[in-house]
Amino acid sequence: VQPGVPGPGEYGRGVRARSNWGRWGADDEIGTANFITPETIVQAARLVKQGQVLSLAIPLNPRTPTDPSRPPMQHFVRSARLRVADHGWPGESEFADDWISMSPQTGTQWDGLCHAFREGRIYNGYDAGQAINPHVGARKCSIDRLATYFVTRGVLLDIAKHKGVGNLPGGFAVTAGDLEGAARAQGVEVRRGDALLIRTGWLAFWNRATAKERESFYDVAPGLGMSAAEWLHAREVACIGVDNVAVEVKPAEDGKTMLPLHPVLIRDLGLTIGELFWLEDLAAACAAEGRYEFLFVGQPLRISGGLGSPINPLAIR
Ligand code: UVW
Repeated sequence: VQPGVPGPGEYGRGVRARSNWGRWGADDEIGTANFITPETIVQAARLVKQGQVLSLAIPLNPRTPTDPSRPPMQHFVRSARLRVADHGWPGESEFADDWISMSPQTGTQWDGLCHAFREGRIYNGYDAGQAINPHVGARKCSIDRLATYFVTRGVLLDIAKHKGVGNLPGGFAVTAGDLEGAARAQGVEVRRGDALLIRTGWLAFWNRATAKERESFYDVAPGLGMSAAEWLHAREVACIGVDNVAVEVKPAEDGKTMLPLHPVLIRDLGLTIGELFWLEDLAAACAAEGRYEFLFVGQPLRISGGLGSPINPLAIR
């Protein structure tokens, strides 16, 4: 497999139209972030009308959801006072300190373009074995390549509201038709370079769920179905953020495979995807004003060789 040629897999073969390999050159590492231009940013800044800033992140603490394959976040706080005098330094100044241990893919996060692959190839055809090194991390498509990206026009599509429910039920696959229908109902157009946020209501449901319901939080969730990939590709969005644990529907539509959409979006399209976005406050603000576009700001941390990053994305209205 050469860069510029889709991989030979189920999703690579016969779907040339659904691949961005080679689109921005054989050495590209940022995928659909290329859709964001200086003009996009200038126009997006004009969407700020009220000076209202909404955080789209969930709180980060040892109870924050992350895939069960990862250890939960740990937060250590040095409660004993740190006194400069203890270091033999002059003065009365005292300090507190803390440090954390966590997967960068905990809570509200970007999945980097090196996070998901198939048949040994990551986005743009790079060999996964060479691109991802256990000592230095990602040599290609690492999350820090995106450090200055994702300042752009944000659009919220509230699929739960469009369907007339507080939250979509577990296993509900959001289709291209649902995305198109919600955009039409909201009177908003999804454009090239947008950060598209898709509300299922699932995180809000989880907040009020019983302990029994929470047991299946990682296995059963509403999310994007396969047809959504075609639609996102055609709209040329720069990134997406969804208020569920894995962006895509669980279980998968075919009833057999696990996370089949991850490689389609991340590997084939080079689309940076965001999980566990908090969209309730934004949805309420957009509905109250009848305006579903805003300035979106969502930089990853500059983790050298990182495969993903926690973020505190902002919607500025
Ligand atoms: C896994 O990596 C398993 O999941 P996600 O990208 O949804 O965090």
